[in-house]
Amino acid sequence: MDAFIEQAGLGRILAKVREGERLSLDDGEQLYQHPNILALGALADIVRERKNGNQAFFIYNQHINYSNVCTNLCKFCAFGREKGHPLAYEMSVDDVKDKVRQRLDEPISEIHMVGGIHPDLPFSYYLDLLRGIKEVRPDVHIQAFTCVEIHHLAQLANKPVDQTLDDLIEAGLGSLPGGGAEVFSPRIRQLTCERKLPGEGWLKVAKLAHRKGLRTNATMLYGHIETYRERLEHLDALRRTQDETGGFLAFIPLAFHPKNTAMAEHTNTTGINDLKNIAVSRLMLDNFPHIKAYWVMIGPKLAQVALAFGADDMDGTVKEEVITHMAGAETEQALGHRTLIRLIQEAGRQPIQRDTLYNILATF
Ligand code: V47
Repeated sequence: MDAFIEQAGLGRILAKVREGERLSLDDGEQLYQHPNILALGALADIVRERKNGNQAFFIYNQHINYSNVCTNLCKFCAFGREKGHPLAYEMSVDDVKDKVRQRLDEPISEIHMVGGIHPDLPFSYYLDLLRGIKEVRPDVHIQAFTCVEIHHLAQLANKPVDQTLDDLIEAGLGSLPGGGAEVFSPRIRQLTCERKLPGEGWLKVAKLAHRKGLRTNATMLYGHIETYRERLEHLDALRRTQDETGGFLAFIPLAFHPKNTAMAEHTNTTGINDLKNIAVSRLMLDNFPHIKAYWVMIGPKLAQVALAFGADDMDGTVKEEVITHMAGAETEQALGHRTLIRLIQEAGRQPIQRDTLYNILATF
């Protein structure tokens, strides 16, 4: 495989990867611009295998989006709605408890719960959501509220982020998902989500969470107006944060879905662009244990292929995904765990059913 990578002109970067040397942003540019996707994938696969051997992970999870009411109204988002809009919704704590109750017969180990930046729900609502879920399903791990939401909740609570996290942890919060990161570049934020918490703010919340022992994920929304350099700077900011705290578990590149958004003139990402982002993130994020191929956004078939391009995780059963489907995703709303197992096995990896913190629950 090394000869193939060298013949493709990636010998210098291969030597760095073999030595475990950190790749520079210029290396990253070369990778993004490289025309040979197979050589790029082979390079990323070296790192994937070093970190995760033959294992590929999935989780039995449930997504709940408690409300789409949002004051940020990001241009790339088809989910958020202004309060009072006919399609705006908010779930009561009982609605959320019902959603959890409806699936008590399934071996769900994680509830992934996020929502918009709601203008007037009180802090107590969010604590009650966590407590309510734990009442119905005491053993479930709640991965909830992006760094953007946590910042908002701290304002609602009128407390520092640190203390807000303490309250949320006491109510049942287990970890934070990686959403809301988008692209940290101030240029991109100005053009696509000017009201959203800036990149430094997102990273600051992640660091505070890590210092409390909360693990978190990180994402990057790619395939719209960002440059390769801006993607790489985003990855570098995450890499530097991870050097400081070690608190990130997984990185998830999110493929932009333009339908029904204020950026609907853009086209969907292509398979090559999706695979490149998986591979380049695996290579740049040398200190992240896991790279997720989120099947909801790139489709189960490409997510399966991504397992040979640097990814070691396919996310999970999900069920009732709303954010991407509002933006035109044509994937299913849920995958059965048998399908996930088959996708992973046919990719030549050992399927591992994990919990949120990557403890092994079952092997197949
Ligand atoms: O925060 C919004 C992004 C995120 C669109 O942590 C869009 O394990 C594509 O963060 N096209 C939500 N993306 C999803 C997310 C996530 C998903 C799965 C696993 C994890 C994890 C996190 O989706 C939002 C935003 O960044 N998003 N609109 C869109 N039109």
